[in-house]
Amino acid sequence: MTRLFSNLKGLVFCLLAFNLVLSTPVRCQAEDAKSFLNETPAQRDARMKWFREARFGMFIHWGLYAQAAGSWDGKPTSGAGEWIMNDMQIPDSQYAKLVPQFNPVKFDARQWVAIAKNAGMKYIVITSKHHEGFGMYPSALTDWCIKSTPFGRDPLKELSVACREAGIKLCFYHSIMDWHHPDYLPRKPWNDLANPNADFDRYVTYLKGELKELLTGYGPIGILWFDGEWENTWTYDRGVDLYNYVRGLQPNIIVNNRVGREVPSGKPTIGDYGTPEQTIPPSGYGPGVDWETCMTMNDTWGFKQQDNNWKSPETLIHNLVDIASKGGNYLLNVGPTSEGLIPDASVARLQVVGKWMQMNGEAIYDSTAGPFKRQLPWGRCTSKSKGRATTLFFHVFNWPADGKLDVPGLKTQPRKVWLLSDDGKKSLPSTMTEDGLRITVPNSAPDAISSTIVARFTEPLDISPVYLSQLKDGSIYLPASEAGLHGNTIRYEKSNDRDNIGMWFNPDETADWQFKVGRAGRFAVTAQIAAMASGSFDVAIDGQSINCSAPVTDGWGDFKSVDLGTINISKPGLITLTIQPVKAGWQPMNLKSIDLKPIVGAP
Ligand code: FHN
Repeated sequence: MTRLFSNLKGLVFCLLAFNLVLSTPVRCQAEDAKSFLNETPAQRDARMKWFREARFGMFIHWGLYAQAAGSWDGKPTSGAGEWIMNDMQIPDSQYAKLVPQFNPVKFDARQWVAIAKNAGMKYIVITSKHHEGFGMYPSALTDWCIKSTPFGRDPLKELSVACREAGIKLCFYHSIMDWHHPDYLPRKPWNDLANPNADFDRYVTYLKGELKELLTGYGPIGILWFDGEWENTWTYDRGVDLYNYVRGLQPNIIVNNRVGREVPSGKPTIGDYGTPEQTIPPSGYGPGVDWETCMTMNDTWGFKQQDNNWKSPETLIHNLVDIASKGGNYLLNVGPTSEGLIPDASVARLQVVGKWMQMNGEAIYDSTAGPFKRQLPWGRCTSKSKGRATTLFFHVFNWPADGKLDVPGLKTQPRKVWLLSDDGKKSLPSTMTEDGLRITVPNSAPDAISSTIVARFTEPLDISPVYLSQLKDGSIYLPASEAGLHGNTIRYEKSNDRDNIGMWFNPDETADWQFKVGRAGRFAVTAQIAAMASGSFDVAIDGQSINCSAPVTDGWGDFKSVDLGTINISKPGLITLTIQPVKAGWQPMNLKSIDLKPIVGAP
């Protein structure tokens, strides 16, 4: 039941609270615990439409931690910049000395928004409050916010105006976990303002008050990006309540999946989309499942003077394409300085990405996952469909030296094929081979990082499955990126220094590969494994099973080659190899690959 305003005064106050023309109905008071969990698919699709079209956003981690800039009392922190209070166990009373220092006089909301827009980003998610509990807007509920600094302005208000002018969606990241608030539980041992009578329910009321300020004072907000939901005081039910509260304030807002905890069996999931962090899943999650990979540009979210481990523009563009090809969004982070500047290294990279997006954005925006189950050998594919017509965008990272681009498994002849960079849309010749479509391409790639070829089809696509197959020397290489992963926590981890199956905590979760064998025989099986303790697992293939033990290595990234024994593949055909943890004795391990080498002359 919607609580209507009891008198005109209340309604007038609420409308005057906005200094923005609103395009989205915003209620000044939350619905009375109305449930928003049962919207129709059409309602959900309408609400998620802009998110699915956007595909690319800017994450901004900006808070008091920027003033610390990754060091405290002259010592560098080992962790992320925004975790310095925790990682260096800084008492609140000490951390508070940053407040009178924080004065980002070089902050220019229009400049930040222009950097995002010119990079091709369609939305900005900025920390209204990170775990430090410090409000980056002048809250009426606490002095632990930006109004207590010499800055004296409201950066979120200035951003809301600049975003609206530029047609960029403004979104807020808001941490449930609050290291400062006297009622938040569990208290941090290093917090010297601890309140012996802390009352978590009182904290939740405060949290809702913050959200009401943010969702009634800054115009239509695209996403409420919750985080810090993992401590034991936060529950599924609290997540449901907070989800409904936020949607009650802005019914069209999108809320990420970190609003809640593990979903009890039989209960509806909460949160509108998944948020893999610092990793790109091996494949998408199927039609209608929305997700967004959030990723740093170096190794820290909040500014850290000493972190110069920047990803290359090539990596950033390949990540964007890879994510879009699997139906996801890329939320790429910047960590502004205490002066209010986005680091030059971030700006330079975003300029390269923006130039690429100017030419190729059509293949990213409003695209959906490509139709191929397996990774294409030379790059990725995004797709757009309209009625019976389908347009495929082939993103070619590795341009074929012989001028032949093969699309394995694609059995439908396109109506037309051309280079997206070719205004004249000069057709590229294409033929069918026994393996699929072959496109004849120019000798040189239009773009050194990723070139886009467009193929327009007017018939439904016929795509036959393409399997890993035996190499010319008879060996079979099964990489993590090609594994089928079965379970909720096991995942494919891909980053600068990772390309492995990880988070394999649950012994009920398995990994498997399907591959074609032309030459049967006996094979030696080896694996590349990293583990902190030796766990037991079975390798099952062609009716056989080998029991194996993982080695103990010097870290999750320290992979060692392990002989797992031999197996016999009795006849050619499609084979499945499964890695199944042995429950008793299972220890998490990271797996980079499995190799099968033929044993020459074996009986
Ligand atoms: O602890 C935070 C971290 O500081 C950062 O905000 C990331 C971004 O998604 N989220 C949490 C770690 O998962």
